[in-house]
Amino acid sequence: MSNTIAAIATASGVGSIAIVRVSGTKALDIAKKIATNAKLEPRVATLASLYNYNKELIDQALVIYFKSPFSFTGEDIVEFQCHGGNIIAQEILDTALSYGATLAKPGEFTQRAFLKGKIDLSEAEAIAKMIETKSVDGAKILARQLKGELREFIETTRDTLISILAHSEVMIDYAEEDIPKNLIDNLKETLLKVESNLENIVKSSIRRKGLIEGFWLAIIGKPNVGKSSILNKMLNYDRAIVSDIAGTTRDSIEEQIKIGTHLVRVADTAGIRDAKDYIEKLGVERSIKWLDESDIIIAVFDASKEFDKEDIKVLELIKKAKSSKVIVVLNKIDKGLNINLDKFKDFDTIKLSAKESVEVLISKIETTLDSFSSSDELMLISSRQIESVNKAMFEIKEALEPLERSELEFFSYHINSAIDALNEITKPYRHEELLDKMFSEFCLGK
Ligand SMILES: Nc1nc2c(ncn2[C@@H]2O[C@H](COP(=O)(O)OP(=O)(O)OP(=O)(O)O)[C@@H](O)[C@H]2O)c(=O)[nH]1
Ligand SMILES: [Mg+2]
Repeated sequence: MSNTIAAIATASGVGSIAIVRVSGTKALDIAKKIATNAKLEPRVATLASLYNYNKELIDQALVIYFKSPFSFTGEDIVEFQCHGGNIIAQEILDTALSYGATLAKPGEFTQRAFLKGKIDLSEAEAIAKMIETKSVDGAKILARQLKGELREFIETTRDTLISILAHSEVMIDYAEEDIPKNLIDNLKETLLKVESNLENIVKSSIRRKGLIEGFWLAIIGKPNVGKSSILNKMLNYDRAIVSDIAGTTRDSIEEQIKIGTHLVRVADTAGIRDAKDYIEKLGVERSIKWLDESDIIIAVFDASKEFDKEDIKVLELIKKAKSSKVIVVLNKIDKGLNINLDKFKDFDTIKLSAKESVEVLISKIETTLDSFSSSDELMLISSRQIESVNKAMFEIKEALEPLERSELEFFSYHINSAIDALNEITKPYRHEELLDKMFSEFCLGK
């Protein structure tokens, strides 16, 4: 931990500036050797001539010194803001390495910030996701998390659980049969409130996951209803083959589009029916998988024809789908309306003709995605965080029974386990492996 690390913090490629970061006890010494004549004051940007190991001039650049503990990692940090491109930053890095720094591993700066207590794990995760987020709304949520929103929520919830434990201790002084009923009822009520709060957060986090990672939307339906025509119209070019032969699309076709402020990945799928051959069967299996794996399903039916057996199958599938939202599209409306509308009364339904325009569908998708993002509710941003909250909810549920029976030891065992599960989100001190794995997923120089 005491070694000094260095890395290029900016993306490689052509750009106006690049940043090399050095962190650790030797950072200032190394910087003084590279920026030979510069006087480096903490938090002052100093224009300096930089020299390589052979004392050859390599750039004129800004050097900023952050004195420990007032830096991102809590250690001495020096940042070189040099001219961009791939060569100069690499030369500065190589020079720092030859003066005794070691090359930082991905995420090592952030890992040090965490280990020095500068940030907690939820904040570190927010930093990692911020770099990859796919939407402005996603960035806003992450900025809130970086500011400590999730940490504060976890602390409050943990305090509530600790106070429940403290109150339950009071009951030890009573003989089992004398424990006042209202004491148990009050504890139970508070616990149920905590649990339902956690459950809401998990649900809304899953629904809004796409704000950070991009949303998945799948177009499904029986063959020949116009799924590929809808995809092409959404993309504004003929991406998928369209024909009046049922079974034209045999494998999922995936494309990205921007709808409003959202990045949406659209999958056009093979028409669902009793497949005629092995390859088609594989395609249909994939289509069915999308029903649970996308955020929005566009279920397409042919409005001009009567409802048939294959439509029934699709309707049954969308009723069971685990996706957050299903939008029914009744296509080919230009050929008349003969389908039985009653069948779709449980769904948001749009009538259109993919031959003409899919604008109504696009605005429906946009408002649906906006509604996912509009809530101010707290969001868990990784499956790791969701797993921990699920574990806490499980332990809270397990605690209820022993509470009813006044079995205080079991009760406090489960509440303590719930507290541990919540701690995992912010301060999992005991899990070095987890930390190594998590930080290794960061990019270099972060
Ligand atoms: N009249 C009319 N024809 C349409 C409309 N949308 C699609 N079609 C036609 O319907 C036929 C099937 O369209 P596709 O887009 O290939 O249908 P699909 O659902 O992708 O079919 P599979 O890939 O076989 O599952 C083509 O001949 C299209 O031109 C529409 O809105 N109106
Ligand atoms: Mg198709």
